[in-house]
Amino acid sequence: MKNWKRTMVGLLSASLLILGACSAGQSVSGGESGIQERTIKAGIGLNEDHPEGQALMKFKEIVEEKTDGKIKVQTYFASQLGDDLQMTEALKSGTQEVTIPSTSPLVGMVKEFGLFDFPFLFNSEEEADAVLDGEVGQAVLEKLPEHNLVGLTYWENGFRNITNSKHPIETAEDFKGLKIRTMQNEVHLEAFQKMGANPTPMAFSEVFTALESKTVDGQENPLATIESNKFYEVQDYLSVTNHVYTPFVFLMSKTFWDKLSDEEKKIMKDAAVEAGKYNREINRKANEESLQNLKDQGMNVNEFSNEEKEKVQEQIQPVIDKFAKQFGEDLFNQMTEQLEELRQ
Ligand code: KDG
Repeated sequence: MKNWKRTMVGLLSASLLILGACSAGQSVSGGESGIQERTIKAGIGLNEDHPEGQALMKFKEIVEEKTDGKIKVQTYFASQLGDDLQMTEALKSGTQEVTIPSTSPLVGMVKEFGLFDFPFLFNSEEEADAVLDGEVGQAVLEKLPEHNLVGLTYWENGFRNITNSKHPIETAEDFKGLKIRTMQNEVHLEAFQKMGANPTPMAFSEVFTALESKTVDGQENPLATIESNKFYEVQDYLSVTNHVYTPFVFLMSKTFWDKLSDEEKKIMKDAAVEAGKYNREINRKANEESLQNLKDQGMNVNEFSNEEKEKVQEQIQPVIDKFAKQFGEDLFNQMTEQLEELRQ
């Protein structure tokens, strides 16, 4: 075959290969532009009526609108696809595309997430926003790709409060002997132990049944979750402790992310951030409304005083000192310096 003919045949087969790859929904070598037909399976542990569920619906709306329906987001709520850890594993193996777990159960994988688990670290949601959206939050997200995950942004789970079926928690002593479900997180586990409680880590999907069957006496979660998951049906006492803030992290499977063109990546990132703003806004409103709704449901509600908080802070300080060293003292110091600056 003459040289020019060989070149033509070569070029033709290369174009056919590219066309084939595109029609199969695969972009060529990551691709710089263009939107392919794709389906995203996105699952969370909470209900659709929860601010996290509502924000996931917002993410779906934005992505489907910006891609003219070429990229579809299928939503799954209430741990239908598994709990936070199982869904994160599914992202790592590439069988699910999106999940938005609490950062707390992920500490076994990325230890730096544990820096956000220290009780009484943040005084307000705005402080949490500044740290998570700033250099510290970004530095932690950068640890994710080595686990085949991409962290697009942080959403808000929020400040946690304690419910139980035994008695109101008014003083630091009232934690003694209470069997409290915690997230699967060693900071929470050791902090509650120091407070004299008997913490029992378990996945969120098992909590209602554990409370109902009295396997545990209580649990701790933001008010919107206590309402959305109807924990008031099986818990009499709510103590407004705001003892720790929990972020959500918007995770995407890296296997999926790497197939996206730059244009598609931008749509995903922008949609996750925009839906995240919406999540924070409605979550803060929901928490206020839920307090009243939980009282209306007959819960016995009390505030945990600042004086008692200080006693708890003293009890758990050794836990914070231990884990700050373990999780990364440089990042911990950077975070506390940023918080001090914000408080001036
Ligand atoms: O979708 C997120 C939930 O699965 C979970 O993270 C909620 O805070 C939570 C908990 O207590 O497990």
